[in-house]
Amino acid sequence: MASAVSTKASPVHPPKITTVKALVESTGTSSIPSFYNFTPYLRDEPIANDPEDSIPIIDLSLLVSGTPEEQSQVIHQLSNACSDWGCFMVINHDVTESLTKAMIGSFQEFFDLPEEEKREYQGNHVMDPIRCGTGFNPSMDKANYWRDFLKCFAHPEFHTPNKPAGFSEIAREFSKRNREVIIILLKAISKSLGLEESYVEKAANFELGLQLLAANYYPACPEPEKAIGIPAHYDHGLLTTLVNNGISGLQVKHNGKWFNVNIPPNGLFVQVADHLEIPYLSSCCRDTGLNISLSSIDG
Ligand SMILES: O=C(O)CCC(=O)C(=O)O
Repeated sequence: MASAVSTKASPVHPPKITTVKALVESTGTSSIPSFYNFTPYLRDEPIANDPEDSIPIIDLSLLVSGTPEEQSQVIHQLSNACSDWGCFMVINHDVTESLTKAMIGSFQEFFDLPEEEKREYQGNHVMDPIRCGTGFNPSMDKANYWRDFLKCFAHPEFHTPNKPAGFSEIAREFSKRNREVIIILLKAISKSLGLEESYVEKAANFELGLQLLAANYYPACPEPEKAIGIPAHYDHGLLTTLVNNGISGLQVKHNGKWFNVNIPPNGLFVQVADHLEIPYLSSCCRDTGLNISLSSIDG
């Protein structure tokens, strides 16, 4: 009796590598596995190179303690930045350089933990208060992304991994300072729309809204022109503040071109996210990789 032989090709699954970091360290490879290959998407749109056309800069100290004329001038700049770019840089704020460095260092120590220790925080659901992982969702997406991440809810409840030592204290202070910046910006944004200063905070129920502290780690990629860290996307919520370790892979789309985001020393990059999209423009970003970035996403 003949037995039936299936002619169906078995699905090709990526090898079970937990993180991009582990992949790089285990193979020391000079080429990337094909399931990280994102090439067609990276070549599709032009990169801006006009030095005159640059991401607007907002001086927060003038919003807080400038003269009334200076304050209204900055509110006007903010309004233009939000409607024309959907993003801007913030300088002269109270998230100190040493705090940011300590936070980046602590996240780096987390990513350097042995794989089995990080796996404790793997999480399965987007609403898990602590979640580390890699890539994206291989069952939904055409390619895996060249990044590892750790995301923690910072407000209304504060959650962080209990290692490395000191992580929690630094994360609490870093989140608090970023939240203060966001509150100042939301008040100014309300005013820029001709509304009472606490309008957006109240309308968005900001006090009870979620603040997410997230770090993306992009290990050095042997073929950076083929992989992408995070593909083009819009952020959820109201505003995202973002810093990096000085190596920028982040790009923002403006008038059909991608702009490299070069954050000024101790500056913050702020993205208008989709809850503010009706009055303003939410910005489309992607990260081509090769850095470590921290974002605080509010709303
Ligand atoms: O890591 C970056 O540079 C970008 C992060 C980002 O856009 C995100 O996490 O939504």
